[in-house]
Amino acid sequence: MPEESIDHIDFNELNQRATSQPLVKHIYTADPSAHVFNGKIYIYPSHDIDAGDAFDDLGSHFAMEDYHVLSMDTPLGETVDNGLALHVNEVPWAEKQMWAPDAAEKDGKYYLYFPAKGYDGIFRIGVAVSDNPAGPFVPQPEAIKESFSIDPAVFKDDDRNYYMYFGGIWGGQLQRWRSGTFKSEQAESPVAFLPGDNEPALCAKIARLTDDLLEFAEPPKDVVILDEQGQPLLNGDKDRRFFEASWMHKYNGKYYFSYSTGDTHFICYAIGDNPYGPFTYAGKILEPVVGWTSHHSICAFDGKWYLFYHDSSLSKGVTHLRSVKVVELEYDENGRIKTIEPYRK
Ligand code: FUB
Repeated sequence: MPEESIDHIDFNELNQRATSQPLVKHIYTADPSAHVFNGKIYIYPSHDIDAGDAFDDLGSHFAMEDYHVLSMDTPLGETVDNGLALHVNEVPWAEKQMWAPDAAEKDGKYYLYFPAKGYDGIFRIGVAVSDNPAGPFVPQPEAIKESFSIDPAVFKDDDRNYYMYFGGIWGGQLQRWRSGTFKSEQAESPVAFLPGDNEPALCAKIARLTDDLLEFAEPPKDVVILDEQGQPLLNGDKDRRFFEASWMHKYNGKYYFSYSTGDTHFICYAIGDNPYGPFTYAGKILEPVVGWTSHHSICAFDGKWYLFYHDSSLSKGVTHLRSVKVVELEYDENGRIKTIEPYRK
């Protein structure tokens, strides 16, 4: 739901209709990446703050500085804030804007993946390591080589290969890498270098990770989303095309790539036969929430599936002060996800 349309909202009434409530209220949290490690749910969110930066279409108002890991024994249980896990001041290459993170586990070590802007104004993706899923995490001195843009999501396949999905347009800078090198001109325009409306939309990226999970094992490739005719979604198809916030999960042997449509505020998904795709558009997972952004993760616990998401209802609609929530997610008999309404009608 865009910020300009919130003036008329009665937030008390909206909260009564909300499908779920914020998991924590003492800090603002967003972009939840949920995983089950050692039988417990760990949520890796952004830690929203009001740093006083003005709202713009490049997301300068998202000026986050650190990460806190949340954990819970069950999806409906108490949520624990495990305190500071990583601060931007500890990351030698990063200057600001610690945006949506994710995490992975391998052989008892935990890896926190995070995007941040370097001192050159370019978003890259870093990794930090810990023996504890809740951190604190020790960052690698450099960003992942050949990484760019935002919103890493790391998926462990059943064959123990790990893949990173990433990318985001507008403030996430994906369009500025279209030619293979970073375009520094027209830096103030969020839409410069995007394809025309009748051209294929920009794609999220995927790269398999090296065995130590610290680097890309291959050059990133496009995550292509096809329409029902088998054609790539077009840039003008704003209700369905990829904008940011990739996630991957596997259900009944199929690969479900899900993402945010950004300026149209949906969480959508597409289904494929392998981690690289192509994926065929399959529908909406989540209708628009209060706040400009929508971001999610999907995770199974004890035989049920859950959607972790965020909205700005606790801050009464402030775009960059969001709260993480969780709701059960259901499939129909054909493996289609039932669309979730964040507020009952
Ligand atoms: O939290 C900052 C940015 O907002 C994320 O990286 C995007 O996915 C959007 O949620």
